[in-house]
Amino acid sequence: TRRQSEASKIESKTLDVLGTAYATDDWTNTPPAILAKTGRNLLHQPSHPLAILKELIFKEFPTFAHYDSLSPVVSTHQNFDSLGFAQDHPGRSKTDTYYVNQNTLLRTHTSAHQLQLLAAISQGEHNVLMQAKNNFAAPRNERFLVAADVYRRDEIDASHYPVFHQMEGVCTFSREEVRDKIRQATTAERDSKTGGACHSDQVAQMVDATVVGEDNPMQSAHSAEEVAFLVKNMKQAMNDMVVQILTKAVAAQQSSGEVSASGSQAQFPVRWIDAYFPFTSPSWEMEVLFQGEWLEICGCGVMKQEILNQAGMPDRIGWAFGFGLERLAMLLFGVHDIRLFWSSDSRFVGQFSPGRINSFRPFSRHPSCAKDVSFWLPAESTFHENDIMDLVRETAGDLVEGVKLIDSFTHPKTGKGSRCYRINYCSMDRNVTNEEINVVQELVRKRMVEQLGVTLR
Ligand code: FA5
Ligand code: MG
Repeated sequence: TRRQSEASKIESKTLDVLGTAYATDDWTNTPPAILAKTGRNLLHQPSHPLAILKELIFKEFPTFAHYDSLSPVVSTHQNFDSLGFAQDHPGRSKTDTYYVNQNTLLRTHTSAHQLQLLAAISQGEHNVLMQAKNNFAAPRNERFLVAADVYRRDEIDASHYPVFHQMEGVCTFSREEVRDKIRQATTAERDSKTGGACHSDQVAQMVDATVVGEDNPMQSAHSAEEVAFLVKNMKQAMNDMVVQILTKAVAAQQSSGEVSASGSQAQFPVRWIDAYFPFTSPSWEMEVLFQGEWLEICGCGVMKQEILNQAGMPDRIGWAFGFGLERLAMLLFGVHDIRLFWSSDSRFVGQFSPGRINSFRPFSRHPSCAKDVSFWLPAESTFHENDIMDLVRETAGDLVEGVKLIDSFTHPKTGKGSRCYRINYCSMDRNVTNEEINVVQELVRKRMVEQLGVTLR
């Protein structure tokens, strides 16, 4: 047995991701089921709804370069340091991120490629750029979109999955270009509104409308006019894209008879919520009202000037956004459960075709089955909820529909913490028997004891 355990140690010294072997260390925490997702390439299957959406967004930005083949394996520098994440930012922790090893991880967002691409552009490294590029003839390289799979240790429910897709948008301008545009806009405004008389406070108004207070400051490297221009330009571009796409979704629902005639005037109110990202300032989250609910679909803001300076573009300023593709695709195609995007059931995949938006017709929903597990936390607790999420997912795969904390208390005498989680099991494709679920649940309980050191109650 000693030789066996030595052999398994040697075996596990590297981790294979997309054909490359990476040395492992005590940061390595990427489980096999997650690794398996790195090869699925949903964005490259032309009739997959996420790929259809990717193409739709690409089309809305015809002058941008489009990238969709960048490897998900990135350095901690790319994912965090290059974007100004503090050393103690919670996103860096093992509980939130899938590490390959201490310096290498599965990207948690498409922003990980901002600096790398901007630097390659400013240094004219065409080979680097071409390998991952989708539209070779794009006129503007200093404006680009990146579509990719991203990985996060996260909760499990109908709208969260540990692997999802994002669309990054980066748009930069030379400061000279912005100066000219501001001058043109001010002149046009003056001519149309006042027949010649100049309103000295016009620019100031434009700034007031867009730049927010202390909690969401502009950067000292930018003038108020520059920020006003960037923010207006960004919000307009994002708004136009979302409205174009949602209008297509409603048309599709109408043609399949799902929306009443009154729905034809459907509007998609959008609101901007102040946000914080280490790599933009000011920053917002964009929410869209869809079927009565405000849904967060992206983050955005004025790019931190340090990133452009670092990339060798100190004379340029810019904005950036990051959309969650699943959130939009769920609206667009009427897909109610995020897990469905990973289904290879022909009743799902067979409903879509390249370039076409249509409403998904759900196939019969199979009954779900809830199982609770209660336990005492280990004494010196390094316990994190995401460990439960991962453990359940590794054990039950896509049979798990959701995991929810339903009870939590601390014993008044012993000071021990107790938790109760409810695990909802439900298959997307078939009926599962109670016996089958019991076997899985037993395994979950056993592994919780072994791997998390909890005491079952
Ligand atoms: C980011 O990832 C930033 N990189 C976005 C950004 C880019 C900001 C450029 C500024 C400039 P956030 O963690 O909020 O931000 O995720 C962005 C979007 O991804 C969310 O709005 C949401 O639509 C989607 N998203 C986040 N977590 C999940 C998840 N677990 N499952 C599905 N979609 C998710
Ligand atoms: Mg967010």
